[in-house]
Amino acid sequence: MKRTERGLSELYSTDPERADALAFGRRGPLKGATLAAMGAAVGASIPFAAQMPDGMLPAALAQPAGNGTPTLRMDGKAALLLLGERPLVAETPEAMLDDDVTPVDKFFVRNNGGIPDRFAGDPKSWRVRLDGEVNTPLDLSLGDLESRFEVVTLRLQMECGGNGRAGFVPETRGNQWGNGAISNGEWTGVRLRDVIRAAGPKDGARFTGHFGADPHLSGEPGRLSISRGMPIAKAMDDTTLIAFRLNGQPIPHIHGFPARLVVPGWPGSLSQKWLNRITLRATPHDGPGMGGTSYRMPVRPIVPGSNNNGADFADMTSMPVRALLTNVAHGTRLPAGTRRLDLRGQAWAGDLTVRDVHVSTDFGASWTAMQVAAPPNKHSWQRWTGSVELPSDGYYEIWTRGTDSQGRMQPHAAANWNPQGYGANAMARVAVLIG
Ligand SMILES: Nc1nc2c(c(=O)[nH]1)N[C@H]1C(S)=C(S)[C@@H](COP(=O)(O)O)O[C@H]1N2
Ligand SMILES: [Mo]
Repeated sequence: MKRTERGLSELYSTDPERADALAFGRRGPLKGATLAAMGAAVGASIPFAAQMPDGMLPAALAQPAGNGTPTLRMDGKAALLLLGERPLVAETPEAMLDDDVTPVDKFFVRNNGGIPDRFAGDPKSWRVRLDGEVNTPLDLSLGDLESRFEVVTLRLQMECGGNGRAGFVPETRGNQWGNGAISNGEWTGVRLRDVIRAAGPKDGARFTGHFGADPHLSGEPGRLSISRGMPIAKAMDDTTLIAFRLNGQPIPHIHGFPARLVVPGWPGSLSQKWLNRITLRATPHDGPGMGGTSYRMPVRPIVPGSNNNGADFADMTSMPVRALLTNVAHGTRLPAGTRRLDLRGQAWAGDLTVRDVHVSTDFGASWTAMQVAAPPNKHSWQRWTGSVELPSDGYYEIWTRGTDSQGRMQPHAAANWNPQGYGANAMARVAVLIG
């Protein structure tokens, strides 16, 4: 028996909760029956123990956001994992992401500031300005936008730039997201491109800046909570929308009612909620959330845990590939004798598509290809399906690894460490116990 297994089984047989807290203090430990069952299995009946990498702790004991995390209680929202109350931040458990179109109650929530008062007027009278490097600044109501421009409906991913952050070692600043800061809603709105063209962009219009109505947490009037911007090419992409409906209904208040940007495939922070102004600029935008280490990644790897002011970093653009298993929850116990598991999930790769999803049940020694469906439209996530065979009862981990259309795979562990913890896309691990 391997040293790591014996150590773990001893640790967990004496005092599993304490052992788990010692090993994973900052990460919600598994609790109660799940921990007991998984803890008992570890070291006792791991059919593929020989393949288990040395020093790797079982996923059952290392869930980033799990049973120890409090639950969001909010009208219109499912029992999301509450990561923070001020600002309000909540993550969707992976097993709640099984729908092709994410229902609004299962959308993750990310705020940087306060939540503005709900716009009391007719939503069609909400105004959005477009100014800066344009020949004709526009000040349009949602009614104007809807009547002057083509209205489109698309399934679009929105993923927080910090999704997967809990995987970084050492821990970074920011909300400790597992893999659930992702949604794929059906958004209705107008193309930002069409609105920009109507304003007549000047030659110098190279970047955008975005503004919303949410107050800063300090309460200081006029102070912005977040105001990011992007290169004009992304603004002109035909799936970048000023949206006013989500899944056929007005956008829920917490998700930006009455209007928001949807910038699919890039960090969610570009998708300004409660949108009231876009400015076009000759230089990159300089609002809160721009520059330094904000939504910026090292171009050359830096020493994990080191100080860095981000001067040499590059702004994040497309999000990296990720595949999630959504029909088997982490910590699931299945009846003895289960020998075959039907699996399915979602996969996406920012501006790219997902070419392959592979699953391993033997700690990465062998991989089984799943079927990956084409996206219904550009920037939607993709459904994958398949099945795996299991040789006996015991403890298994289902590892899920996506490969993007350029051949890049998810790494085993979060890579390219950076001070604010962006771009982590380690492959997902789900623990199951059979028998
Ligand atoms: N006005 C405004 N827009 C915002 C934010 C915010 O704090 N204020 N947060 C951004 C971030 S960081 C993300 S990941 C997404 C989250 O959108 P959601 O809460 O609808 O899921 O909104 C973005 N848009
Ligand atoms: Mo975000």
